[in-house]
Amino acid sequence: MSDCIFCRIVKGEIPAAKVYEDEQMLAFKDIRPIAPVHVLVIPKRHIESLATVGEEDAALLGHLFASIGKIAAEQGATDGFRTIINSGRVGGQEVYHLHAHIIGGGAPLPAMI
Ligand code: DGP
Repeated sequence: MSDCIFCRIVKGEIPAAKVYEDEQMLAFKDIRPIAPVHVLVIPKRHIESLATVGEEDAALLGHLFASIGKIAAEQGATDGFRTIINSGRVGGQEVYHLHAHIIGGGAPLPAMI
């Protein structure tokens, strides 16, 4: 999608502090970090949100999730981290290109639920 900010980061049209990349996915630092480690992990292929994920996305998202622990550890979140996926208006999604936040590297986070 040409007007999607994360697709533009994938294409290199907008700079980002990339921390991991392969043919299927990209991880880069969040522009508004809320913790010492705050990385966004995205599929390169545009998927709008978790609400629109289908069976055809299973292998891609399996690969993405299998990479999160290693990325978190490499970024310094060695003592645990939180993974958040905001979906849709009620979920507080700001950018409509599926992404998982990796948040950690600091003090223990307050319980959310
Ligand atoms: P959300 O859609 O609410 O799960 O969060 C979107 C996140 O994306 C938010 O924490 C800020 C981040 N963000 C928005 N625009 C950019 C950008 O251009 N570059 C980077 N690195 N992060 C961005």
